[in-house]
Amino acid sequence: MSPAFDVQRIAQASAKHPKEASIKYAYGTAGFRMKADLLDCVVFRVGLLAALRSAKMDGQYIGVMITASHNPEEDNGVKLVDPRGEMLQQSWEAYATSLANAADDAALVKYFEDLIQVAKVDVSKKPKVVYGFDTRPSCPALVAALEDALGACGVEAINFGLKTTPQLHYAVRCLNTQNDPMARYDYGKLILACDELCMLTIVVKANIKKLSPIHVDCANGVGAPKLRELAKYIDDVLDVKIVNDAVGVKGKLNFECGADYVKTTQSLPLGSTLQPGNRACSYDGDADRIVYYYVDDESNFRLLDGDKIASLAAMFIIDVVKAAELADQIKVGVVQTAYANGSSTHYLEKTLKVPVSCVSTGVKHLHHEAERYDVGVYFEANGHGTVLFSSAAQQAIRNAEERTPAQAEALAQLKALTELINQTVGDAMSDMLLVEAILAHKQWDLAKWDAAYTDLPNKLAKVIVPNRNKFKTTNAERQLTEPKDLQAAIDAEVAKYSSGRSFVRASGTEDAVRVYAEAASRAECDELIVKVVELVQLYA
Ligand code: G16
Repeated sequence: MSPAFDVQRIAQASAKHPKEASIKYAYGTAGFRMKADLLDCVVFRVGLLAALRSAKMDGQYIGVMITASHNPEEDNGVKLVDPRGEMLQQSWEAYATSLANAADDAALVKYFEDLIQVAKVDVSKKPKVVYGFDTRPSCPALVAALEDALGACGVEAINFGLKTTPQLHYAVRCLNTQNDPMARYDYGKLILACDELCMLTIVVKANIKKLSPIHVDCANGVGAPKLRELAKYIDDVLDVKIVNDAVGVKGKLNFECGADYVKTTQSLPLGSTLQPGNRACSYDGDADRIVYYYVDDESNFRLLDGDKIASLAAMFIIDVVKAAELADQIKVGVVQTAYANGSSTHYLEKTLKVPVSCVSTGVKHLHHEAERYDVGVYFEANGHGTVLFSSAAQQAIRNAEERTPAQAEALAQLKALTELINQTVGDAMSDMLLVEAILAHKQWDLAKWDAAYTDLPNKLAKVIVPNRNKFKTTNAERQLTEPKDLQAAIDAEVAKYSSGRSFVRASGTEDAVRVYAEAASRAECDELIVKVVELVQLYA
């Protein structure tokens, strides 16, 4: 065993965070997530893994975020962030699961020591960790468990405090690139948001007419205080009206509000008094997702989800790339999941003529696929996503000669976009600024944006089953391989509906199975989802 880690100290610290014998933990779609009172030992053990991961990555900063994002208030969660601000490398997710399930302190220390060998961790490197947390009442105790682990491992740690998840991702990247003269990341930037102001102004052009205020439902979560800070810096280009900012009021977080609620129920959040003509969006509990919506002249609720944001961003970027005369060098692609509305995929492929890939749910899958494009736009329908500019694309933008004023303006806009967008992960605040910049530039209201294509009627359902792990999928989660024969039964049902599509998958963040359905009419969609839910219950 290396002198760098004192296993006795680790075992002693671990004794204060015993494992719940009956629970089997799993690193899911976005880390460990469950009822907060089951997470003490998991967070402690994630702290140990963060130390190892940092040593493995040459002593670069690793991020730890304590949040359960869209989940109810009584849940919490923890996930690791890799040095470039990305989700933890997938091979380490298995290590996280094994470490979390070690039966007792002795087994834990044994696994810790084995992992040093298996993962070839250079224990001479001083580990560094930065951590943040959201507004959940369970956070302080879990932070203490994490600090116990970091202390026992001799980690150089930064408590980044109350932050949105994307702020933590961004901070990890900034901390690891601050000595790199080529890196544009600035640790202070996201906190003060001054640069976002400048960039937003460049993207929309200073002389453009301000849009009407944007009503932002912050899900009574960390987005509220953070957006309030940002709003001060952008008030000459954008008026922000915050709704649902009851942070710390028991039972309020994500309750009948927030991006997940609005997307799932396709209705206004609690507390919203939207009138026709008003513009609104919702963040989720940790501000990494955003969906837009409005009420039309007939008082119908109209949702502009992640698919609509991806389409708007792709359309705008393609136009600006053309105007910058870089269309030969910069190809735009879009990444979606099975939840993407069929109409959005059709619009992207047939109208915008961009390549579209479909991958499994989870930002980690979308992010990696988006890296294959010069500009990769990725969004889940639930509003989680961002845009990535490859190094080659950024270089092409930097090196392009400015031959005409129109081309110079387009290049300035492209540069500004690369600064405005949080390229580490989906970020509700940064995504909102991107959408607002595009809409202001085009002087579009939400109805004009919405008119690009019409969503097929669609519905999401959550089914509680005895064991969600029975549900196994293939083909980017579009088909079930288990339970046996269920997929054939779903296919037979779907075939009865025009433009029908439905799929079933186990959630990686909640103890439930998710069902999605879409069809040509609302009545058909509603009928189809009921049928598929019945099938799921039958085979569960
Ligand atoms: C997390 C992930 C998202 C995923 C969502 C739902 O979001 O980061 O990529 O779409 O969970 O996942 P599942 O359907 O597996 O429960 P968040 O906002 O909760 O962190």
